[in-house]
Amino acid sequence: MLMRRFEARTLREALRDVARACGRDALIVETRQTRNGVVVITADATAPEPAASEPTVAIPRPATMPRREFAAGFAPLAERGLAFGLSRDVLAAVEGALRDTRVALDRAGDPALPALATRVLQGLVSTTRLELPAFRVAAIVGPTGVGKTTTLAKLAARASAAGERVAVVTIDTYRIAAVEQLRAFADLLQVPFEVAFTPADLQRAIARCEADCDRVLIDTSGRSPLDTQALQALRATLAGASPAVILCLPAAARRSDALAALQAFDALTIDALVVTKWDETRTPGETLSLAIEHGVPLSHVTVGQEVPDDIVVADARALAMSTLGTAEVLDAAAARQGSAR
Ligand SMILES: Nc1nc2c(ncn2[C@@H]2O[C@H](COP(=O)(O)OP(=O)(O)O)[C@@H](O)[C@H]2O)c(=O)[nH]1
Ligand SMILES: [Mg+2]
Repeated sequence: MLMRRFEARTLREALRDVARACGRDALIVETRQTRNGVVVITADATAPEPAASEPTVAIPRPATMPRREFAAGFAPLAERGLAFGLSRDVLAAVEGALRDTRVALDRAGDPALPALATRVLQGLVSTTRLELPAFRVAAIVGPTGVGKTTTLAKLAARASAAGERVAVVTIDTYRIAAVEQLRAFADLLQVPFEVAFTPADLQRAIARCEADCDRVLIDTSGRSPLDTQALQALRATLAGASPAVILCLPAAARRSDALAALQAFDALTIDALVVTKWDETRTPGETLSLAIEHGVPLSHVTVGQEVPDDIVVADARALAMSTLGTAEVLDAAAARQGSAR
């Protein structure tokens, strides 16, 4: 691996030199302050070429998967939920709760069923509003590329628009492009921006920001859920600052990968979940189901790349209606009640 050393008066100048010499995706492995300025060490992260021919592996498939049947009355809703990615466990919990009501589950067509099922599912979705002071200092964490920085920018913009004084701190100094990406957002939003390289830096940066701001949002480097050492390092960096932790998970993640991420990042104690990239999949119910099954409160759902527009506050009723496909039925029922009044 080729290592290079860059020295400059300020970090900004050093990063500019790095970008010129190595491109914006340069890997920064070390940054330190010297008497004359800053030293940045980069590594050439060119990945080795994949082997020319991968061995082919025959994957055995089970002929039939064991299936748990839903009651005839609930089956059409369950099918819609499954198509949307809701898990069988979550749907079974909804069905179980419906058994305690007077709704007819064993025959199709009970008009009360969509509204009741929606209410039950709504009750299973836990949400949080990232309220102050609990989320006064909050770190956005998650695997690489899930939309952490974009989400942070959207949250900062929303908080600013609501009249809060917001500051942004990044400890994602792993890649030069990451620092510059957040600096650009912070400039755009006209909010204070700090870069922290060490846990002590982070605490100082937060202390400076807290003096003048209502909310401090911390951006972090993406960490593979399988990299326990990197997760421990992240935990150690954040420990002194004790921020609230907001996990970003993509709606399109495979259930097993999302579960691994949820479990790995829970070492930091997750206070809120943002489901990102809802617009990139037809089965966002998988990540939603995980949140329900593990009791993680949802704060937002992001629905595109645009900052600040493409983010919505997680609304349990809206999520329940869209995952069970009952939105139209319930809207029509509400309209009928409205016209009858
Ligand atoms: N389609 C879509 N793309 C998103 C969303 N959020 C972020 N992205 C894109 O995902 C990519 C990675 O985002 P970034 O915030 O840098 O991820 P990070 O590495 O976790 O900080 C960028 O191209 C973003 O524009 C979203 O809700 N929908
Ligand atoms: Mg980022």
